Amino acid sequence: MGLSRRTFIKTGLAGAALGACGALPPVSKWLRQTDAAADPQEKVAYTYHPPNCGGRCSFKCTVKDGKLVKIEPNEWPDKRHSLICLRGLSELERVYSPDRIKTPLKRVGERGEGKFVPISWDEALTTVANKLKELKDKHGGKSIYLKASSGVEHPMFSLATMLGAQFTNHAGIDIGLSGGLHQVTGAGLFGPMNNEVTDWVNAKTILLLGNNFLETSMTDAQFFYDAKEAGAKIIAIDPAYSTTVTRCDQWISLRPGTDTALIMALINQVFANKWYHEDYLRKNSTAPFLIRADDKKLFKAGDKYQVWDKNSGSFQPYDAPGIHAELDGDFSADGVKLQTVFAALREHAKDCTPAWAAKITEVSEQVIKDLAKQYATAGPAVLAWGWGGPDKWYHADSLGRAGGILAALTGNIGRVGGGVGAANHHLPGYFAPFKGWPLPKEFRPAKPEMPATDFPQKPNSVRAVIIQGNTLNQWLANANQTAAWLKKLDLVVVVDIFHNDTVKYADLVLPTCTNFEMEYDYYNLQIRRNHIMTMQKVIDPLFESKTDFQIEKELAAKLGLAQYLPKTPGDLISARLKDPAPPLKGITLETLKANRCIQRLNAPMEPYRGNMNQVYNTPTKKIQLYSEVLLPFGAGFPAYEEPQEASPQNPLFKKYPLQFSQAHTRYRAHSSFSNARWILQIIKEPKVEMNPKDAQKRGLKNGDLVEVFNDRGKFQARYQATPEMRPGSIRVSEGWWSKYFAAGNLQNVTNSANNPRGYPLSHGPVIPFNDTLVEVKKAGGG
Ligand SMILES: Nc1nc2c(c(=O)[nH]1)N[C@H]1C(S)=C(S)[C@@H](COP(=O)(O)OP(=O)(O)OC[C@H]3O[C@@H](n4cnc5c(=O)[nH]c(N)nc54)[C@H](O)[C@@H]3O)O[C@H]1N2
Ligand SMILES: Nc1nc2c(c(=O)[nH]1)N[C@H]1C(S)=C(S)[C@@H](COP(=O)(O)OP(=O)(O)OC[C@H]3O[C@@H](n4cnc5c(=O)[nH]c(N)nc54)[C@H](O)[C@@H]3O)O[C@H]1N2
Ligand code: SF4
Ligand SMILES: [Mo]
Repeated sequence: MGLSRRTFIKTGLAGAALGACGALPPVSKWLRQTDAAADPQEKVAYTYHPPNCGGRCSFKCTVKDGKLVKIEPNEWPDKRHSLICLRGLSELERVYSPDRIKTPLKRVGERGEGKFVPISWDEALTTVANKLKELKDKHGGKSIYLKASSGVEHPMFSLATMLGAQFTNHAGIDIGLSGGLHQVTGAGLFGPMNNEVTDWVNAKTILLLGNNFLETSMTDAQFFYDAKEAGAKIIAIDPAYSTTVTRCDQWISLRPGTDTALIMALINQVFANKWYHEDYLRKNSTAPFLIRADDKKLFKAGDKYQVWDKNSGSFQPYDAPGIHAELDGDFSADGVKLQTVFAALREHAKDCTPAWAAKITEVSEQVIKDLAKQYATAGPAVLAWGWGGPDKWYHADSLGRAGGILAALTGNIGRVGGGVGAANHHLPGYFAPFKGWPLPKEFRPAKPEMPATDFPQKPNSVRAVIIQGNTLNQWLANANQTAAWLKKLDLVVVVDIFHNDTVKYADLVLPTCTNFEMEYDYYNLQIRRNHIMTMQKVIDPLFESKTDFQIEKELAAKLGLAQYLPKTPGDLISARLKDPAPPLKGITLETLKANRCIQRLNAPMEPYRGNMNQVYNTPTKKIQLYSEVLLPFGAGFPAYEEPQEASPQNPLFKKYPLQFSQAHTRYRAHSSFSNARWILQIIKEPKVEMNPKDAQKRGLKNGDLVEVFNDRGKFQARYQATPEMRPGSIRVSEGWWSKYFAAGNLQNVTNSANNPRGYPLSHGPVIPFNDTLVEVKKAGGG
């Protein structure tokens, strides 16, 4: 296709993108400015970018002769958000990539071998529909499992509901810290849980805990710098010297997986120095609640939690009006000793001294003391963690809880310039719920019988999986375990745009469209950065691809169910905006069309701030410092535990002494853009990043082909000398397709163990991708 002459790119990336790349025409051709905008043959359309970097930028697209020739940022009502990045610009090439799945495919070799022949849409859909019907009739709807990747804007939930199938959304990803914090504040996993990043200008301290913000929330970078200019001290706690660390005021490098010890030491210091906010805790938290010495449960009378009321000198329900709840002290009732949660927490944290934490975290005692003082006494403080680093550890829930408790003790929740939790993706912000598509009541999805991450590991009813995206390789650790599970299934269907790693496992592959292509005029809704947007058709579906909406509809037709689905995506949009919540009032498909597909929500202009009313989504409506849910695991309070796998105390450490971390990178959104040829000119293959000290011990030279291995599996890629890595840890950025590795895939070695303590949490156990031990050696033929 004729991309070369007419393609326009904002030339900011030109210098960076230059470089030799065998099969491609020289970049200088692509980067020539177009005269396109003046051409009357051209059409302009607006869409948003769905890949899960979290940004959801809105694009103004120019089409000429049916081809996408130019992408620019659309103008947002709040102009600070009118942005685009290298990945967005690279769509001009990627949309037309040779890796596109062009027709439906049928497997001809063994499952996993990746051998396919093209078939017609009719054959593909009839085969899938017949098999699904057969499975449903014989084994019930629960034998079918549907899972969509994170950038998929139209998961086929309606079809799955009509089939009575199982589906889940979160499936082990990004839920480690949030699952823990949810115990404390009731904050949802991905909804507003922290203050909006635009509020950071009001903070005195910003702790970025395992958060490579400038690389993983690129569209919010300006707000990081605003906060810095306003005088906030920004401190990164990260084992590695990351992109973000380079712009922070302080870098604290700790042993990976030991953050809970660090936070427990900060809690210890808050108690030791009486830096806690007494009145705030009394009013807003369960600090005055009473723990029974006998069964460790909270003391109740009838079904009401009790506190000791100083005014009346008696036990009173915690929410009784006019009481002054005692924060500290020991009491007794009916011969049972009682202690306030506050006092018990102080005791619990007594031994978590900076000296103790220094031994575990390898951060000096003085640095820990100074950090505690800065966080607790300098004024409003933000604790903003990422989802990729400390989240993806076996014991991550304890860190989420400890972080919530630290923020609560210092009055930093529901405070201007404060906040705790995830901050990436601009998810703390104004949102509004969309209505679902109304299906008749007789249609119900099956209750998920276990977290999806257990499907490859435990007996279950699933016999067919329908996958939209790269889920099987991206969402499940320990790829050899995944492959063994898939071999046992009756049917694997994969719907994707590109030939990614999941596709190779499929029996049937269905080609879908990018966000630029569709059969209809408008498609989908999305809320991000306080704005609502929709997608306008930019070009016709390429090759034989169809949108997921269309595929769902045609599959439903084969099953005699199409009449229950919306006729067009426009109908679905209108249904989703019916009886709107206040932020959506007055917003319709028509108003979106009239406003270049983007409108600001009806929300206050000031930054979103979580829990300003001090009402929490917990059973007591208060911040819960103590968890009865986790008592059966001996975890009423969070405590530091050594990592499950990546610990020197693990006997496996002798054999596999390196911790394996998989950071997220600006060059991709997970596996998306692995094949973006413009980006491949800058970074053309995965690199095993290792500190030269570790490499020397193994006799490795920069550029050597190495094998990374453990008992689960292995992969090969080139070693890149990276002094930014902490000795003892190696890193390969997550998401690379297998074809870019010299052999295997990084997912072959990652840890898939589920922590039993994760099951009662809001979204189950997190996949401990980073809690992985490996060894590295020079590969043959390197
Ligand atoms: N460009 C781009 N942006 C993205 C994404 C993408 O793929 N590409 N993905 C998006 C998604 S879905 C997610 S979940 C987020 C992830 O966003 P982040 O959480 O910011 O991403 P990561 O790079 O995985 O991890 C952040 C940092 O944690 C550090 N780290 C690793 N282990 C530990 C540890 O034990 N303790 C501490 N304190 N730090 C540790 C790493 O060195 C890294 O610098 O990014 C989002 N944004
Ligand atoms: N080892 C390791 N693995 C990880 C992580 C890690 O840190 N380490 N991080 C994890 C995290 S935080 C996340 S969020 C996940 C993300 O993993 P995924 O959610 O799987 O995200 P992507 O890899 O970007 O895959 C998106 C896929 O959907 C396809 N796609 C895009 N648009 C559409 C569409 O409209 N319809 C259909 N049917 N397909 C479409 C794309 O081509 C691509 O194959 O990865 C996780 N995996
Ligand atoms: S990849 Fe993310 S930051 Fe880049 S243009 Fe797309 S949505 Fe925006
Ligand atoms: Mo994620």
